[in-house]
Order: sequence, then structure tokens, then C-alpha cells
Amino acid sequence: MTLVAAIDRDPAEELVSKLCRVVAGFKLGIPLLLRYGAAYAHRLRKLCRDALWIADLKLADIGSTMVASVEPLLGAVDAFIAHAVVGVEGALDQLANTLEEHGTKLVLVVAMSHPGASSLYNKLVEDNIEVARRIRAWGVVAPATMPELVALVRSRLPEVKVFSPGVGAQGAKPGDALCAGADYEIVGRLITSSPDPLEVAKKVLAEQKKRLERCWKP
Ligand code: BMP
Repeated sequence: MTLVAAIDRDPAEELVSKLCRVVAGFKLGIPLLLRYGAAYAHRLRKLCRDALWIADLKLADIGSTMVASVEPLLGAVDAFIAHAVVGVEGALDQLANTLEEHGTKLVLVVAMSHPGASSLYNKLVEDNIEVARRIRAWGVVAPATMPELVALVRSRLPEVKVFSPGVGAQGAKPGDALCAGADYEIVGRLITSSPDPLEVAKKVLAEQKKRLERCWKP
């Protein structure tokens, strides 16, 4: 399964129950977690235990603050997202140690999907990739809207899971990032704003499959 549903706003019990075993996992965003709290994330997880659960806190702080931020969600999720740009010493090293002690994974944002991000790139992305390599991140986030960056990240970090947001509401098509080497595409509003999220998720998966068949052909 190559689809992760991003849940950012609305109560999601029904959505999780419908999409459980259809999508690979769920990414819980800051707006949802602020509104409904950590206990809510623990409850959601129980509705679909075997999915890959990710808390997208977009951590970017000193180590001790990042560690304090993840504590309420330990056990509710399998992975946390932090920004690579904060660097290793005194920041991601402490977070990575804490997560490892709890058997929880670290996913680093190395490149973002919005239009303004592209002017920041080149050296920054290379630096972020190096941070991900040094800290042995389990996963990274790279933009479906810029498949060339997904391909760059994949070539530099062959063993790392690549998660790509930007499909649907931000303009990328299902399969764009997978064809460039991503493992998962993250889809939010296209699914969560639909009156029939299950149907849309199935359609995205079918489109991904079709596109992958074409892009891997010699
Ligand atoms: P949507 O498909 O509705 O655009 O949602 C994309 C999700 O991925 C949101 O949760 C957003 O915060 C996240 N995201 C992103 O869009 N771009 C990035 O570079 C990194 C993200 O985590």
C-alpha cells in the first residue's frame, strides 16, 4: 500500500474506520492534535491498530523541547515528523535517542511541497539529506509537487522511506512521486473533504497502480 491519509482538521473516527486496511497509514496534523489532544490520538489508534500512525508535529526546536513535545503521544503513533533543518547536535540527536528508546521512528522533512519552498532549495536540501543520513532517520518527507527532489532524495538515501505530500489539493497527481522513487504519497484534503473518502482513496490507489505500471516500463 502506497497511500497515507493526512488528517488535519475534522474528527476522524469514521474516516479511520472506513480507511483502515485500505490505506497504509494515517498522518495526524498539528491542527487536529491541538484541537482534540493527545488522548484523542490514542483513541484513534485503537480503531486501526495495524496501520502506520504518524504524528506530524513538524518539530523544529532544541532537543529537550522536542522530547517534551513527543512524550504525550508515545504509544499512540509509530513515527514522528521533525524538520531536518534544526541539525543534529543538541536537537535531533536527543529526539532520535528518545524515540529509539521507545521503539518509535523518526521522519525528517528534507524538502517541502509549497511553491515558496523552491526558492530555498539546492544547498538546503543537500544539507537536510546529510542530516537525515547522519541521524539515520527511518523516513523523510519530500514533495510530490517537485518529483525531481524526490528522485534526488531517493538517490542519496536509498534505504530510507520517502513520504511525499502534495498530491491532490496541491496539484501533484497520484503516482507522480512514486514514479520518482517515493514509497508513500500523503493525501489529505482530496480524501478528507470528499463526501465519500473511501471511494476517493480507492480511486487514488488505482491511479497510483496504473501510473506505476507505466513509469516502471523500460
Ligand atoms: P493536502 O493533501 O490536503 O494538501 O495535505 C497534505 C498534508 O501534508 C498536510 O497535512 C500538510 O501539512 C502536509 N505537508 C505538506 O503538504 N507539505 C510538506 O512539505 C510537508 C507536509 O507535511
